[in-house]
Amino acid sequence: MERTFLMIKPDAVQRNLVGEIISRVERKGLKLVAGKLMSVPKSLAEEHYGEHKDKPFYNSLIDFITSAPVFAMVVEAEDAVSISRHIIGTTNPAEAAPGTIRGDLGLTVGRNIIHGSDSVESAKKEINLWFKEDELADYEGNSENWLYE
Ligand code: IDP
Ligand code: MG
Repeated sequence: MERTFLMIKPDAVQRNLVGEIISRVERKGLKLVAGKLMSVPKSLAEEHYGEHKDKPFYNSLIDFITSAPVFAMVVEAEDAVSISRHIIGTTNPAEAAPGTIRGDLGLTVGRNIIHGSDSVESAKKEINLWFKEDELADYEGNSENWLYE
């Protein structure tokens, strides 16, 4: 089993899409391991988006992520990282496929609804950055036999 980090961004929280998005994640079969609504300290936003420090959109991205609460989550599944990225859709919602979270719910790259870790390595890093060990629930899902052969 693999874990990944998802973060419903301030635009989606403000547009009351948290339930819609969690519902999509659950229906896909991803198991919820942790979740919390939180305001993001600037230092956390900067560390999370450190790889984009030199990009022209960096400052507005940090302003955006710290502008209103986010809903942070950890989910688990076989291939959780790539499956999550698949249901999230490509970075620009204007080009993301219909049926994906960004493709169905967003319009522009600067307001693209949700973050998902892009590799197993960054998932580990991001889960550690956003959650304490005792916030992660270790439990057996009861539909595994019907999700996996
Ligand atoms: P990802 O979220 O699909 O992994 P990244 O390229 O890692 O996309 O970019 C991180 C975030 O930075 C995006 O989700 C989006 O919020 C923001 N971003 C990326 N490119 C642009 C841009 O060209 N303009 C404004 N914001 C951008
Ligand atoms: Mg990324």
